[in-house]
Amino acid sequence: MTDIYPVKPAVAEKAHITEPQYFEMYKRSVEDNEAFWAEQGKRIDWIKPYSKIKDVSFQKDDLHIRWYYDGTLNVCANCVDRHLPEKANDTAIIWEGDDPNVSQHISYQALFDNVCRFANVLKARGIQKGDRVTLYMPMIPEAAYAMLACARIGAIHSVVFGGFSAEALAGRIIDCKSKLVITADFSNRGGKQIPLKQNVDAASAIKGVSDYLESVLVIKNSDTSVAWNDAQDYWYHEILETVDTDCPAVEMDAEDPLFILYTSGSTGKPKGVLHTSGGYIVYASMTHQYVFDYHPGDIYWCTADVGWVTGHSYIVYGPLANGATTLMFEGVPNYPDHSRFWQICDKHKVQTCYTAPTAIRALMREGDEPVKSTSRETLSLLGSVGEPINPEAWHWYYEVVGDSHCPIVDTWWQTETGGILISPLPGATPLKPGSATRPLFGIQLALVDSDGNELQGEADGNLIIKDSWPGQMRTVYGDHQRFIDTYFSAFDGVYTTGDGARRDKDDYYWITGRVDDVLNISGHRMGTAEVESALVAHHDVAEAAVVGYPHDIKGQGIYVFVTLNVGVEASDALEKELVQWVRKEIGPIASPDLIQWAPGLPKTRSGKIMRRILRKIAENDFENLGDTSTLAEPAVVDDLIANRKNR
Ligand code: 6R9
Repeated sequence: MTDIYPVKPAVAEKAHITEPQYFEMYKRSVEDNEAFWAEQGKRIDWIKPYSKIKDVSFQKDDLHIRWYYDGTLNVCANCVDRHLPEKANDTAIIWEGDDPNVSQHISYQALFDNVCRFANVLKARGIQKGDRVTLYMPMIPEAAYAMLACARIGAIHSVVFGGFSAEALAGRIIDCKSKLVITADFSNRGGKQIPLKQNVDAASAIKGVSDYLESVLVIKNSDTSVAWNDAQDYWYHEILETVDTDCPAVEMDAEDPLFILYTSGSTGKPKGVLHTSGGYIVYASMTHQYVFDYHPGDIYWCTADVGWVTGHSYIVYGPLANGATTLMFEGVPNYPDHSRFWQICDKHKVQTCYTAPTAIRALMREGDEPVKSTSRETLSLLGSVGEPINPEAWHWYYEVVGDSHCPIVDTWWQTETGGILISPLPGATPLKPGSATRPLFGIQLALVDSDGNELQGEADGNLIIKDSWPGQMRTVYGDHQRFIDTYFSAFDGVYTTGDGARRDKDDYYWITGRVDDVLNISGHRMGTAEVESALVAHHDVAEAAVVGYPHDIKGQGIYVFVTLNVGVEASDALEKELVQWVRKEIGPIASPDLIQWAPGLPKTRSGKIMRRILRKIAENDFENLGDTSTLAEPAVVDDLIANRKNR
């Protein structure tokens, strides 16, 4: 039996959407899709109002996606200007530095002034509408100013996560032909300085970059000096002194590009996911308001980095479009100590905390005390994103962090989707730990088998989406064919998510992980996430990653990498115990065949376990580990190879 957490009356009472309203609105959003989105479009200020709502075909020989396509607007003006004058003195951004003694409140007026001046600095560097600008930034307010400044003048930003290497940065500069990179001298994380400018210098030296890159704009974020190239480098603060404060927002077509964001696929080089202006901002605004049940005055915190789509939609664009107060944190969860997240909640009186399961599990590993030493009395809503949250972590988040009174919104979406597609709504959806629950308005989900046949009722299959929504990506930058091939070719006439999901008897969706992570053990389908979830439910296990490897008898065997909790000793007895544990939790078909103790797991810098690498290790295929440049700690891989289990 799955536990169910009913909606608490106090939450429903203040909520934008209650359960009956959800069902009524969802029905209307599907049956009268254009009317629904025509209405939602009004949450945005248009320069020229739209009369056309939607022009979409998911057929691969006629693929096109357009929303609000005869309207014009400016996204920056929607996030900043339109909140003046009423909210001029309200806080738009609370910035919390890596150093716990440093924070800053930025009002909507200050945001407006900063963004206008930043936009004029861009113009001073020759940036015009349609130009691509790469951001390689720390989590400082200037990152948000830079994004909004681009939007203001119609330049297309491409934010590259500050943890990516010079090579990765170079590839992304070349792919979108950026003529400007905005960076900082250093980024401060966990008390350490990370040399961003030095990485940009290294990227500039890589073949091909100088074909496009003309200048590097550097924000001063430390007192340490950096190497300087007079021909290319410009201090932001120096140009700032020369520019005007006035900068009109450029009128953009709804379908003009807003940003490019690179994301890895299962093969090939990263794809430049392109989002456009009108539909994206309508969708980001709607989902931020409903999923986080945002009310004026709430302090909302999304712990992501602006280098990921979550940072784009739910630190910058969604909250600011709604005139919210959004918290931006420069640092990491474990500095100066493991209470930092919760200290921030207390310091800034945070209502909503939106983070990732990987952070939750890492903090859970440290025990309850670092949480319990804080009050968290203002917290009323918790959120999760990025990977399936295992029930063990869910319960800890709910009971220990949320003191059993904060609903958890487990939000499923992708860089490609622009915003959240599946999630509980706090006042409308009874929760089941580990389920992203129900689709949001206008999102028509379906499950199909490998031949594309739609499955009905309780089922397990490929998660696909039958119709468009305004926040959907429009193309892969510079490679429209790749867009078609990746998302519209596996199954006819639908958007293929690449994820598997199960629908239960209550029509709740349970994401089972990437389709390529599903194992087939003796003909039984088994989600790696399911086995992992069972393992991490054991009190000695901090984290687990499960991959398949070729098995003579079963087809695929289960290879498990386990990180133990601090203070727990690995032993043969514990290995046997874990096998028994999984058999008990799921059944004998899920018995791990091989367990390897892992001091750490290979993760991307955004915290996703790189199963591709683990799969190769499990297969003894060390020659073809592929690109490991995006790993947070490449050394982890060497240890895993040295200590791999023989089969
Ligand atoms: C927003 C983001 C997308 C992939 C997606 C899925 C996984 C995201 C999830 C989830 C289960 C959730 N994913 N949210 N899986 N439950 N709540 O993470 O975008 O970095 O593009 O990743 O992440 O596999 O397909 P992105």
